[in-house]
Amino acid sequence: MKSLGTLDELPAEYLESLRARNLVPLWPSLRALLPPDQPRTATQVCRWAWSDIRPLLMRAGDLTPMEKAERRVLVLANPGRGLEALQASACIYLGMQLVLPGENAPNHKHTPNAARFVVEGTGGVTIVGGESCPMEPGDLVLTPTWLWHEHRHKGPGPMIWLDVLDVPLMVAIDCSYHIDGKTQKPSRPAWTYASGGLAPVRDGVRSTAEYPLLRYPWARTRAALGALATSLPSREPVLLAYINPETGADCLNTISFSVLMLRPGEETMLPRMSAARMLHMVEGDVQALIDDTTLDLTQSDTACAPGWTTLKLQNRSSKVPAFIAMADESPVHRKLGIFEQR
Ligand code: GTQ
Repeated sequence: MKSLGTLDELPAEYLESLRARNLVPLWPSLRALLPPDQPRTATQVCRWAWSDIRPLLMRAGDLTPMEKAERRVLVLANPGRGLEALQASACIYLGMQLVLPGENAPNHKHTPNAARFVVEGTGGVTIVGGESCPMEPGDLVLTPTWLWHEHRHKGPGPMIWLDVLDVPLMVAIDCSYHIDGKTQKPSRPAWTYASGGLAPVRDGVRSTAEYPLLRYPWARTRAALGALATSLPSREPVLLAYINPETGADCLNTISFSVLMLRPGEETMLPRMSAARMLHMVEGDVQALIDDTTLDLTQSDTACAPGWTTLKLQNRSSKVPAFIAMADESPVHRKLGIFEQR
């Protein structure tokens, strides 16, 4: 590849007259802007241990009342992107949120899409567009763009969940903002999707809601993974995608959610792709090899595999399965026509 002219080859007086007019020569920066073969990713391989997060989050509960926080969250920030940027990757934000018994996180809506994997607690609900979504460990609950949402907790212990949002994407395109709302009147789901391949019909029609399913209960997801495992050849990965049950599309517009079951002792290689991927341990003990970094992951740990990295996962138990929830940026890449697997 040809080497290009550098800044220091140009007269200082010329550079100064460019700068004074908000002009910049491209060629000294061209290779950094458009590197050869594949992008340079600022996102780093990273792990956030539950055993570190939990005590620090509980301290936030002592230090900061809900009225002073609105959302009591510790952000899982990727050091490669700068901690202040509050980014796990280019498009994904991760945060661990705490709601204590009796607390409410007030109603609002915003441009970013959000989803939560419940980590701990029972008796909490997120009310999304008026629909009351109970929160049990392992559940995935969606709060898509512009749907009103608030969190309430009447149960005994703390409620803790992992928030996954596309905030960095919204910030990058100057579109991140929120609107406060009034407390919603909660209702039960109007449509119930209890089984794959079966869609409810009411008055002769199917749901026309943009987001027909907001809650994916863990008990059902786990049972579906177990059933899939018994029907697949033993070498084939047991992987389910969280989808919109009416359209088959990714459950959110910008982030794809899926869950992988590793049989006892199983090792698998996920396809190398352009999009960054977050891993969150629902159950079990796994060793992740991301390029040449080895991470031991145990229940409720979270990790980031940047785009273009190779990813090998191994169940460290020879007795019980492991379950890994995943969130990745592939819908953004696909919509932009830049998604790659190689
Ligand atoms: O629960 O609505 O982690 O608005 C960041 C922003 C959670 C939420 C976050 C939010 C929320």
